[in-house]
Amino acid sequence: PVSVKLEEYTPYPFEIDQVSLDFSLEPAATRVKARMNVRRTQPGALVLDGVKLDLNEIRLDGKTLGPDAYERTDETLTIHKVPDKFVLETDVTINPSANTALSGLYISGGRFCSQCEATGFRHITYWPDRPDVMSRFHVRMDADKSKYPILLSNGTPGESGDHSDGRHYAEWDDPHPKPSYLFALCAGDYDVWRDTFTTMNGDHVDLGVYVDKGQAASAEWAMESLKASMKWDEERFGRAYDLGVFNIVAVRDFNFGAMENKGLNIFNSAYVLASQESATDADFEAIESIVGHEYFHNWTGNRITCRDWFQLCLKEGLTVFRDQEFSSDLRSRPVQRIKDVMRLRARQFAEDAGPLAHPVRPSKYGSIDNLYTATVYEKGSELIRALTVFIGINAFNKGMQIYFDEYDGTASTIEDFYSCFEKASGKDLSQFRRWYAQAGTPEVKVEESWDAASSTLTLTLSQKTPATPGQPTKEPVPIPLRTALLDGNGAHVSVEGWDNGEGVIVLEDKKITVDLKVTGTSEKPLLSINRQFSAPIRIDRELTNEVLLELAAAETDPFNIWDNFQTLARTEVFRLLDNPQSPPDEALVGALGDAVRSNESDPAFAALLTALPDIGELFQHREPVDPAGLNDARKRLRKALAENLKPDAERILAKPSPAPFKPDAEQAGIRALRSAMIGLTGALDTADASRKLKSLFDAAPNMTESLACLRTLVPFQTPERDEVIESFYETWNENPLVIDKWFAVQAGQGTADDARRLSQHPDFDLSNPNRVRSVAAAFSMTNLAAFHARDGEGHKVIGDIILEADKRNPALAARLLTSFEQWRKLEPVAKASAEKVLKQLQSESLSKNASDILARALG
Ligand code: B3K
Ligand code: ZN
Repeated sequence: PVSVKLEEYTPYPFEIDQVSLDFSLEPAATRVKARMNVRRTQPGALVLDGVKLDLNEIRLDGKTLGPDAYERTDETLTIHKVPDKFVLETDVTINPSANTALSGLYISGGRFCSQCEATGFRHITYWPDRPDVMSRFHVRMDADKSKYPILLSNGTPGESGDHSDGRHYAEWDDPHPKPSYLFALCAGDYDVWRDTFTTMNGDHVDLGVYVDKGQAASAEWAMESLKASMKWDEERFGRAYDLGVFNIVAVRDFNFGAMENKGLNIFNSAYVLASQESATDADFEAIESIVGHEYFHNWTGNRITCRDWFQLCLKEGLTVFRDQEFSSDLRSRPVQRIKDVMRLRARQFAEDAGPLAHPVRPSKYGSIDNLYTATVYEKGSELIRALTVFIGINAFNKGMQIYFDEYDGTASTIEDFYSCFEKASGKDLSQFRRWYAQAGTPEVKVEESWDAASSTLTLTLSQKTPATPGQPTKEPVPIPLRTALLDGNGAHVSVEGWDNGEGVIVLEDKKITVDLKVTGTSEKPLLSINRQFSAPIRIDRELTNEVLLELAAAETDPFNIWDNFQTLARTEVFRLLDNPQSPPDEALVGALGDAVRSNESDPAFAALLTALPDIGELFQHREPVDPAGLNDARKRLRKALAENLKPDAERILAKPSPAPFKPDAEQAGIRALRSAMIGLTGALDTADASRKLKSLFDAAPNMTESLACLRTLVPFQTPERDEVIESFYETWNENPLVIDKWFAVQAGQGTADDARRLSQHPDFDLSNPNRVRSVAAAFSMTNLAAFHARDGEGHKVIGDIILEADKRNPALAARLLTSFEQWRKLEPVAKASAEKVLKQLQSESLSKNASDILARALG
């Protein structure tokens, strides 16, 4: 397989300051004419990208070119002789209705929509489809007015009008130069939820959220989220919106969450539509954060874009950091932090520990679509967060302003970005940048010794990063560790040189020792380290359960309270796995139950405390691993916790759910704890519990709780389970987003047979990525015990779906394939079955995207 390399970057030899695109929209034959002003900036050939384009004509400075004047391959158009400055016109025909890969211009729900990142634009017209070629786009489109009354593109609307033949036209003009991956076009019949926003500069902005007919009211939350995002970016980063129009369009068929096209964001409808009856709190929260994320790209991504795709984390890691900060400010910071770290550990740590591991800024790739990973996004964000700790928040804020000032309007690199923080902090950040070049999660060993005579706690900290594919040895990276010393009552102990009882220790080398001189006590203090998860690492610390419990009781950092219990629970699950006859540790269960009870006034946090580490997380701590065995051990611990919390669950669930419904963090927290209690009720696994869950389901006043009941009932073998599955379907079968959930909870809790049955259900639809994911990703990525079951059926079901999906939608298939990334860690029987399915897939003629993942997974 050929790969693209960072070191081979060369600038494009031409500049195209302006392009006019003319679309005549027809589903099966859309005519696209492009007119570009081209100017040579250095020696080199004029090569344009273009895939599956029917070429009608090429004109250079008004003259039609004969076939000798250019050369075409499946992916490029090269024009042999060009002057230094010229106007190039191309005329092509494309077939959006045949576009099942959903990259380029395609049809969803009878409407036109586009997706150009990373390389979709080349499916629309000939163009240097790379992020460092930025141009001002003028768009004109015409279409049948009755079918496509609304015509949208980037920027602000210009002229529009009717033709005599039932067609109409509209023009859009985007004054901000942009790369082709930010181009967007939507055409169809929509309902719109409108609003306005006035920027801090006093500029008026018209906002619109375009959705399916009859759904306008379900766009209200997305609109509220948009306005909150616009305000937040002004207040937090001084960034105002820069056009008179901002539109969001919701589409049902979409390969990922959403896309930040300039002035015209296109969203997976799952992250736009929310009504109080049909959406969960998790949906409201996800909409808020994704609307924020795409909006924040306007500055970090669009105004300042990436020079090449190796720099993807420049926009993605930074924008994830920005959306996480936004959610922290709007909701609860500690709860947000815990959720973000859960996601990081489940997805990114796993990726970083397997065959698909790659640096946050890779130096080569086989297929660009496969680079939109947890590492680029999630670890990319963690590195920015660690930077804020490493140089301090003031220097960070200053550096961001330098970045906005100096790099506005450019296609930049990670080096450019870091130069701003070097200026702001006066620090050399070349060591810190190693984080971007090295894959793998660093492991930090923490050892402490207490000298009572001098009241000094000596810490010995050492780091090592495991080898990853292509990187056998690793350099140390600077690891900023927020640290505090606590006494047994949870008071901060004063340490020389620290303010407010907290300091930052930076582990810059392979190994360091630090003396912390304590004042005011001669008792050995408790060490609280990596507070708020200040660095994305694993901590290796040998603590007995007694000390961990003592620490959990004294902790003042909510993240670490939660994390201490996670460590305790993880150790206990492994102990139970190795001792099948042993009952769960009463002291631990009691402490966890007490922690939940004593945090009931912060219900969102209490809910997180009830969540034991999931199998995906436990998976990473043992090799070879038997997910089914882990699942049983975990269930035993969970049952003991459920017994401990039974009276509390009954008391909490006897209260009414908050009314009237509001999707805010406060009510969501209460519902999160109620849902956790619903889950624990199910962990009791009795006939009584099944009846109780059915009555809770029947009375559930919102989707969050009815879904929690459904999810909890799926593993039961009782009449109530079947009744609830059926009644949920009957109630919601007109609402595809809710039916996606119905599929997902069954695939996420059921067996391979269930997954197979769901994939054969009449409502299963291979052409709809949400529906495919609701079965295949829910099963293979969240239900590891069933997916990796020894009979191999789980692997087969997913292999079959991937094979079918790949024929239409390679990006989707490649993403699903990553669920096999841990296969080498499995116990021998499941490992053999995973290998067999992967090899079988490899013998088929798969897409380039899928082959890239397969080759690395098997490599
Ligand atoms: N930038 C897009 C992701 C595009 C994925 C292309 N394969 C959405 C986002 O991260 O905001
Ligand atoms: Zn993004």
